[in-house]
Amino acid sequence: MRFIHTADIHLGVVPDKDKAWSKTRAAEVTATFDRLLAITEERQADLLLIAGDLFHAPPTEAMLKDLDYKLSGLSMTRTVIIAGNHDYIAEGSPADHYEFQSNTVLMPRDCFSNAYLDDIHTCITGFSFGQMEYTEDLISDITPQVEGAVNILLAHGGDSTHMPLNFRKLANAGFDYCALGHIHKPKHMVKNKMAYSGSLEPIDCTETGRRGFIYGECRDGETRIRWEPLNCRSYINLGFEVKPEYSGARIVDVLARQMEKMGDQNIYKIILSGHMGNGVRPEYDVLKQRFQVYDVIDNTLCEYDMDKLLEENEDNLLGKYIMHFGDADDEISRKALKYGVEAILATGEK
Ligand SMILES: [Mn+2]
Repeated sequence: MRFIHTADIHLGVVPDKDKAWSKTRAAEVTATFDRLLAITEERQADLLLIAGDLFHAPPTEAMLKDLDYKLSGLSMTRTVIIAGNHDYIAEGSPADHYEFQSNTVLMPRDCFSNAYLDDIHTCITGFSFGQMEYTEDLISDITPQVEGAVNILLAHGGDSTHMPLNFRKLANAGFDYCALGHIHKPKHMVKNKMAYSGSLEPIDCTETGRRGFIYGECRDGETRIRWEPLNCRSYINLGFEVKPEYSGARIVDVLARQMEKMGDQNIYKIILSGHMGNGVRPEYDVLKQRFQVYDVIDNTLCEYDMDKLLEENEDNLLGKYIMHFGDADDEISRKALKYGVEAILATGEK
């Protein structure tokens, strides 16, 4: 029995709302899900397991129809879905009564259900969220439901407000595989036994690194899984240490070459450290026009020796200005101090 395990696709999400690439990203989230369906069909997998948060918000009837249509393109794969905290099934909502035409089971809300597939002798046990939060663990006591069959658990959550889980207990419950969702970063909890597939695409700039899905096989009582990357873009934190002798143009040029090398489709957060020469102002706009730059965080220190400047200027405007910042070490204070000192020195008046 071969299966594909995915979760947290967040169809309908609009990532990075204030950025130029936002709409493109929204379309890519859907496109990557479509690519996963194409892979599922190509490999003729027996099962497609979706462990919650397929949708970013509870789906409308039209969204379920679209999904149903797409899943009907799978010629031999059965799809089993649970709802997560984002797409929880409220009583009377479209997902609560939708009837799939495709070979799909959306597990009912707020209870355990089994989907037993005779021909592949597999039982999938799952729980759909019926509300946004659960602070109680309703899952970890569950055990395999069909003796002698391949038993798979489909669960969403694992943190204190979204169904806390006792992973150790679950791992020892006897399931052939526990397919988990909710944590967007892929994570193997117990080798070949329990894993978070992670999301298919990163949804915001904190989600650095690659994303993908799990391909697995249960055969002769043994489960083997492997994670495969699929996302089309990644968020990357690009660190760069600035030296005081670097010109602004050089800094811009080095960063551009770095981003080219690491992939110009990716979304970058540039984090500068080191010392920036006095008066140097790199033109980040040039970079922002060519690349997806989420933010430039300037943690550089200025070239001036502040202690010495303060000592020499204790009684004048410059000294008073420096003193005003005390030991403040946040980014805004550092910038204000640096630009202010430069400006005061430039006036020639102390
Ligand atoms: Mn979730």
